[in-house]
Amino acid sequence: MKKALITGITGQDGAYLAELLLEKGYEVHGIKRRASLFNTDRIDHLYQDPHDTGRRLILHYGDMTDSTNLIRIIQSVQPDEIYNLAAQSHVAVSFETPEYTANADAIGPLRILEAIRILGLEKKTRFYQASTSELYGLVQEIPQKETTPFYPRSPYAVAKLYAYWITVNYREAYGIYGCNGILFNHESPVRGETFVTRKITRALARIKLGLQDCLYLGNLDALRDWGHAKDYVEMQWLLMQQDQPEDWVIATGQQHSVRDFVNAAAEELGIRITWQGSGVDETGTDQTGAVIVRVDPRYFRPTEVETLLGDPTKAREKLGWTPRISFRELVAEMVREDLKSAERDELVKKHGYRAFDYNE
Ligand code: NDP
Ligand code: GDR
Repeated sequence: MKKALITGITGQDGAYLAELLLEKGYEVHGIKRRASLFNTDRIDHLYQDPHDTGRRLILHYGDMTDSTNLIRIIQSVQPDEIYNLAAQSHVAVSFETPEYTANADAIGPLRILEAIRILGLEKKTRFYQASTSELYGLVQEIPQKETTPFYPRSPYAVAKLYAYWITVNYREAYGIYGCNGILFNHESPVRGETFVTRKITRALARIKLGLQDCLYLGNLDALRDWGHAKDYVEMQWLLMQQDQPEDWVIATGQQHSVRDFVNAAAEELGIRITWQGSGVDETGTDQTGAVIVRVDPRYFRPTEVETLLGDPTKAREKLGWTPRISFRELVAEMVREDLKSAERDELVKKHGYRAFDYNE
């Protein structure tokens, strides 16, 4: 039985990847951080009681900033594959916590690669680095492919640039199977609530049910190449099964603006949008009943990535990969799931309890 170790197993991709690897018959080990509350919501459906013999999902406490912990876990698991998905993954937050972001996102992967060397696992353990389209930042070429020069535009992207190159370097220097998946934005119903897609689907569903007044966003004109996380984790696995380690762009090749995403979600919900509308009443709709979306400069970034569009030709031609889930299907699924949870909150509110209304 192959063993995989996933850092960031409690995140969006970690959850989808753990599910996929369990289906494929792997023994899956995951690293989770200690938190003051349970933080395993996304993988609770995969949970196996630690007292079950023969369980194939095993969680370890750990942190990307603690070398001793990473070495010990890798030594005891002896994984065939390590998927390094753990990161402080929010671009805007990286401007607030640049040093921590560098520690977790840049030095973290170095710690894992060094652990592989220290433990003499260079020939056994393959390493996947969650690289990102944010590396292209201020884009030098449209669309972006594996050979497009990088120009990172945030502490997050600069940290990920180090991680990208240290993976390449350890591959060349020590013969480690290390590969980078340069993944463009990918979303799902379990996307973190403060990324723009999920913020939109969650807010519009809540506005429709009267649980929230209006939606505040930052740059409405930003263009992204949005795919579905389920499609993209399949690629993470596939990239680790090749004869030679390489670096790959994973993207849909289609671009939409934040504004397009709002409109698509509104259509799914059967509501109309008015942008920064005048004549607002207390319910957050204008006189015609359209939902107000306002721009709040607090969501602007000190340096923005205006446009990203991937060219996944290499993955398509060499691996036969094309994403299965379309943009409209992605939006529809996210809206459907957020509407269900808004309905649950509505019920809670109806019975006199305060429904969770954090709105960042
Ligand atoms: P999430 O933010 O959903 O998940 C990040 C995971 O990393 C969580 O499990 C989080 O734990 C964990 N984590 C954060 N900091 C640490 C730390 N110091 N030590 C240990 N674990 C830590 O991200 P995604 O699932 O969306 O993304 C997965 C990876 O892919 C990330 O590295 C991201 O940067 C990268 N990426 C994502 C893209 C996307 O569009 N989703 C595109 C390209 C790259 P906790 O649950 O406790 O917070
Ligand atoms: P991104 O994702 O920065 O591309 O990073 P995010 O959804 O945060 O932003 C996308 C674009 O939308 C604009 N935007 C807003 N963003 C947020 N979060 N909140 C808002 O209110 C808002 N209004 C407009 C942003 O300015 C930006 O242009 C994601 C993360 O998953 C990274 O970890 C990953 O590496 C990249 O995708 C690829």
